[in-house]
Amino acid sequence: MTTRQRVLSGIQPSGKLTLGNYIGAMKNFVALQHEHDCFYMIVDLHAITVPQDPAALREQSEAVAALFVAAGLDPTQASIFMQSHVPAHAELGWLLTTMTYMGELERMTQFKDKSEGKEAVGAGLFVYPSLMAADILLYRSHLVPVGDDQKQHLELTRDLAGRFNHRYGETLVVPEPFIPKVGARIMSLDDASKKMSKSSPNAGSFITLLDTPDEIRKKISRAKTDLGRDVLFDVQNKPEVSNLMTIYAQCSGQTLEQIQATYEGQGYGAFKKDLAEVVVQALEPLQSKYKDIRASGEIHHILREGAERANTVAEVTLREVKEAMGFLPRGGH
Ligand code: ATP
Ligand code: LTN
Repeated sequence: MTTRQRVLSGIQPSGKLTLGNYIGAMKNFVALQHEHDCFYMIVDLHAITVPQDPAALREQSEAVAALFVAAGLDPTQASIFMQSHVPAHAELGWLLTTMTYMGELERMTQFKDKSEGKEAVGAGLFVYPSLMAADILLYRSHLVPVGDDQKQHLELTRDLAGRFNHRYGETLVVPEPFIPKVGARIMSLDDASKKMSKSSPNAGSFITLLDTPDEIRKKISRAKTDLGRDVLFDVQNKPEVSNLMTIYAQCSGQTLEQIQATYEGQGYGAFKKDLAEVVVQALEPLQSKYKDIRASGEIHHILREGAERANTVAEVTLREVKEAMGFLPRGGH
């Protein structure tokens, strides 16, 4: 029997969730929910670090929450909530921002990628990692299921927890990332040197969990392939095909070796055709459950209950953090 641990993770409502989000993060959210004490949130305060249209933000927030449930999260097992429904996130985020060094934030590759070539970059994008550290540390989380791209943010979170404990006494838990062995970095369909991202301007570069079967077929048939025609897993020399094989493996449950053997001598055409059907089939149950959840309106109730449970835990940590730092307690004599 494993010891029960606290788990926390978040996904931004910055667009429709992609296969990358599902394979890299959500599959593990679901896998961990029965053995651990899990908190999964929709990080709307993070999403606004780049401009968001209010109506789109509202719709995407509800859509992501419904997708959490459609993907297999059980709201009686895991707490599902909106980050902005728990005020302690913003408050601890500020406290940790004051303890984060400029140099640490300047080194973050996500900041460099997202600010590159932009004229006006909001300060929120820069301090994004301090808020993420607050998300994790508020719940005294042991495990944080994320994709590979979040490793650097997790490292900073660990450093901040250590720094806090060193300065103010043991208060926070130093968390560990929980990253899948296969599928931690699903790449763009148009360029295997970039990760698949829901906020990419090219919709052909990603597959969303809500794409129709025809959209999926079209995107996969247009996905970039490498020179040659053999379906081989070789990330160095065949990055595009290797990425498609990873998606195939994750959606079908087959191993890379099995896939390689099946398509030996058949070329990319047959492989891509089957891959499209594998993805369509994998998403079908999720999509039909999604429709039911949205129609039922039950998501509001789920989010309310989730926020209640989250607030209870977060408020205790915030109080202890503030006390350790020397803030006067409210109502003190
Ligand atoms: P955006 O493109 O708006 O920055 P995103 O698609 O990168 O967003 P996030 O909401 O920032 O997604 O990430 C949610 C989770 O999904 C994180 O744990 C992240 O590591 C994981 N993830 C995102 N993209 C991928 C990917 N291509 N492969 C594997 N995991 C991914
Ligand atoms: N930074 C993450 C989203 C995120 C997160 C978190 C993940 C915000 N807060 C807390 C895990 C734990 C991203 O960009 N993918």
